[in-house]
Amino acid sequence: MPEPMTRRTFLGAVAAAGAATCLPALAAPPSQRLIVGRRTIEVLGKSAEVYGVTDGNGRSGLLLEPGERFSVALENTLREATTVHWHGMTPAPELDGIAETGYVAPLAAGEVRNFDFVPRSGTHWMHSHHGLQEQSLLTAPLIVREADGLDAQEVTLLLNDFSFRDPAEILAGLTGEAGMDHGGGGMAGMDHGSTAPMDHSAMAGMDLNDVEYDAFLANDRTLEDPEVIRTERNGRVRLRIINGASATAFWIDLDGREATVLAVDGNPVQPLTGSRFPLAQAQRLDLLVEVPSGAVVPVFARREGDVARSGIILAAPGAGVTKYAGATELAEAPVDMSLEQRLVAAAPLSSRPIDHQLMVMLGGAMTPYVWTLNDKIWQQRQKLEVKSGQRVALGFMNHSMMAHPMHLHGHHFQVTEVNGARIAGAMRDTVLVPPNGTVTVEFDADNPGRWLYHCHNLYHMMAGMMSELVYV
Ligand SMILES: [Cu+2]
Repeated sequence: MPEPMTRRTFLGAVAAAGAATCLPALAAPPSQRLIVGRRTIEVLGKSAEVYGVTDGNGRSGLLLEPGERFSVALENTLREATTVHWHGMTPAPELDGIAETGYVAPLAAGEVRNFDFVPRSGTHWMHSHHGLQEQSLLTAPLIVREADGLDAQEVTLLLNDFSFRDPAEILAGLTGEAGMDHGGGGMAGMDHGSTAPMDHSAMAGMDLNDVEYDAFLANDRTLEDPEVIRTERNGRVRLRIINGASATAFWIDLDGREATVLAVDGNPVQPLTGSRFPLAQAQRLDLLVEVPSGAVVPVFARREGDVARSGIILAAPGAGVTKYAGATELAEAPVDMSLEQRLVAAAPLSSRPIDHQLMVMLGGAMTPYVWTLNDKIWQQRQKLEVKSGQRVALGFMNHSMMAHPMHLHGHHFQVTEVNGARIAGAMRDTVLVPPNGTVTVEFDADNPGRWLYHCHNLYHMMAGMMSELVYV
């Protein structure tokens, strides 16, 4: 397997050559630095040690201008290994920032590794693909500005779910592998569902939230102490929302105000207006929000099937900001396909016949806590095979009672069918497949290699729901 140039192998190569004169023949040094490290945040008045990815200036994640290359030296300052996946980017497979397909090893403690490729424009993100680090907030924005001439203030909103518990303990509680310290065996049901009052009849036949969280964060803050962003430029805001939560889908709720959808998963769509938008794990949503003079527009992220909400506040200069409660009276509905069915790609796939059809069945249940693709867990996976140059139709059939946000690495696909209805839907990299529902996506096999595809509920992925798509 080709191995990317790390600082260690780089120095090794220099030493082996025995002369520094070989330096100019190597690639230019990376122009950006990203540091994986620990940080302390305050949640509900308590301090919490979490992970993070910051640039050379201490800002979370990376912001690139139009035409700028993704040229990054990634440094792991943790005392453990990590990987950072560039979610939404489509580089060669060895630069995908994952280790599961065997191209590269995880980034060891103290290691620096270089990444260099042409990025895709739009709202993307980066997150650990190693163990349960994503739950410890090893997530950050990865924004590549569009050359679309839109004159608007840029605001990024990264959503997370948060627990003071060790993520390993959460997973053990779900899989029933907990020790004696978890009330005698760690029942999977212990964490199932919310303790909040909700209308169970509306949720009948569906499983929503596997994990009980302590808080839901919007740019690391709760709604009790939210980020307040003062608007500029006549109040036009390009709001880039990233659902970086490990196991939570949200409704984005603008408190009755209308906004225009500009893009999903970094891909422009035909403009569409609304005031409530479902957002599954790993998905992104770009909204154009107008904040009139004197107005305040809360951007709520309401957890599906629960009363909990998070959010940020957009406020015109001088406008008085009131407090918003972190919980609502009524539980939010499950996220659904209402937005997906209305979206139309602004730059769809070219029109051509399908060369190859694939079908994946999504299965699993809460007890035992095992989630499968075509009845197999990761360790027993059956790889999907494609050939370079094919137009591929990939159908997802969900036989479980829970929705699964399915992500394919290395590609963006077009959503072409939802529950049997044909659509000219959005280009995406992550699509929600509703319980007992079907979704078909189509893509061009134009990035040869071995690629992960998986459910982006972290606990489902850890409990088996991941496999590979390979070019043969
Ligand atoms: Cu899932």
